[in-house]
Amino acid sequence: GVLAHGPREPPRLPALPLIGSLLSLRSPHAPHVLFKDLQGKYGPTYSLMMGSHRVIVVNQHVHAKQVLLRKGKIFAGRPRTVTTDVLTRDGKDIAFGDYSATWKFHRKIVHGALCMFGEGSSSIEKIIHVQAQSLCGVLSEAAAAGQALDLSPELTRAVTNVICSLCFHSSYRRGDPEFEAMLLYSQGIVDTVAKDSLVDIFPWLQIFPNADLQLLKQCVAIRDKLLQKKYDEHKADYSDHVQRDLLDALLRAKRSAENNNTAEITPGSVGLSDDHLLMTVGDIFGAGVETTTTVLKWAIAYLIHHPQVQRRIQEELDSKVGGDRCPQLSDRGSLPYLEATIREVLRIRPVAPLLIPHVALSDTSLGDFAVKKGTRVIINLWSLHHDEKEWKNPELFDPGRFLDSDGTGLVIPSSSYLPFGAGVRVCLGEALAKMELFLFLSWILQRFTLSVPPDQSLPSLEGKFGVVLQPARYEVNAVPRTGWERNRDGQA
Ligand code: HEM
Ligand code: PLO
Repeated sequence: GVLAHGPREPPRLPALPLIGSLLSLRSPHAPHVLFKDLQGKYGPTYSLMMGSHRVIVVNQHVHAKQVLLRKGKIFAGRPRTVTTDVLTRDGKDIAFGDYSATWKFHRKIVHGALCMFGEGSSSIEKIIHVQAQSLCGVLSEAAAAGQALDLSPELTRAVTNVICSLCFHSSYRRGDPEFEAMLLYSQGIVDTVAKDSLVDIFPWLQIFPNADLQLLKQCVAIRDKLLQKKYDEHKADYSDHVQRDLLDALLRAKRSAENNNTAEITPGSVGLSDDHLLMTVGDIFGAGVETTTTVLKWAIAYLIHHPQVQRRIQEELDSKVGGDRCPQLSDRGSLPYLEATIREVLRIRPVAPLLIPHVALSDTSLGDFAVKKGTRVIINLWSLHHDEKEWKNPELFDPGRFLDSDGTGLVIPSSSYLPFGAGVRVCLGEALAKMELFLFLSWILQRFTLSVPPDQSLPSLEGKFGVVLQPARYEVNAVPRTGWERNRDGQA
């Protein structure tokens, strides 16, 4: 109820009806859509109970920015849940780990290691070029054979090899059994982790047999074996003098903490245990693969639906890059329409439509609402990106929104746009992801025109909700553009 004095709590939903619709797999609406619709009745910020947990759902950008930026540190916590505890050995990673000295330290090491490969140095660009070249090779083979192709495994392998180079300085060939195993376990994890499943809301349900939890545990066991193998290999030939990849950077931090007993930082105090290192690499590897691949799949699905957008990107590529060389990161500034298209894909189908839940670390407030310590906060990015007050026809795919009036400069037309989150918990891979999206899409569209195979229907644009919002499987026809027919490909 409303108190006479002091701030009041956000409007509260009756617990059972919502939980009922959330949990029913037969519910016609995914949680982000349901949460958006509930605004009609309860306003943009409301609260509800999930099991015994108090949850606030934020559907509008002013409150979202308060949570992420103005009060970012207060809302920097993460909830512990049954499924994420299985994935991360009780939160010993970055994404699902609670706010702590250990978490800060790991974020800093990873950030530093990713910057080392960053825009300034050319090595990340070279790594992506090698993968883009190989990806285009597969496309032209399929084209020459007149075959339609499910791009998903090819895109996944390209993106996986980029992150594999960064984390482990290794890569996979087509058909590598370890890669095939990874595809399977990772999809199993995406399907079962952190999606408000029954066990996360009612943890006591773990005592009953639960098929999802079982699948998750099996997949995590396979992943952990793979990570452990990479870790053992690195420990065996580690040297203080060369830093080959992210795992070396983490190992170096661990060694220097161990050799430096007098300093305040000891392996114990900052959590540089083997478990912490493994879970951190597991995060970067998992995030590095699933997010970027998903965006590429959405981008291509939308390009197939909107051939005029595809044509305009190709015209831009033809005039700014031409056909005699491959696109480079330095072309980013001169290809605004491609950039605008990437921004629009990230708006219309956000990878993480509910981000990862945040937790209030102390009693606080949000706008006029009181918020108790321990309250979970879900930022509904889907609502922000589809807010009718902020976007004209939000369901319409229109890269032009992100261009200025003469169509040459990039703009962000609304504050209601946060594809990578913001603040203390902002995505660690934003720069890397943007480089990959730009290079892979520009390479593909320079050489091929993508369309739906004649006997098939257009890709579905309805996402499958999970820890990432994935498109359904679809096939494409890749037709080489003039000058990029097969005989020339070898020279590129
Ligand atoms: C967190 C988006 C790619 C690593 C996040 C969050 C979002 C996001 C929305 C949650 C922010 C929050 O909870 O407030 C994306 C998108 C990507 C992408 C749209 C691709 C286009 C990547 C890549 C990496 C990565 C390539 C790894 C190199 C992470 C990590 C976190 C995170 C480690 C957790 C940060 C923390 O909790 O402190 N990302 N991401 N992401 N992302 Fe990304
Ligand atoms: C993807 C499946 C992998 O096997 C494990 C994994 C690790 C980190 C997760 C990632 C999954 C999904 C996307 C996440 C990422 C951490 C940050 C990122 C949740 C589950 C986002 C978009 O927030």
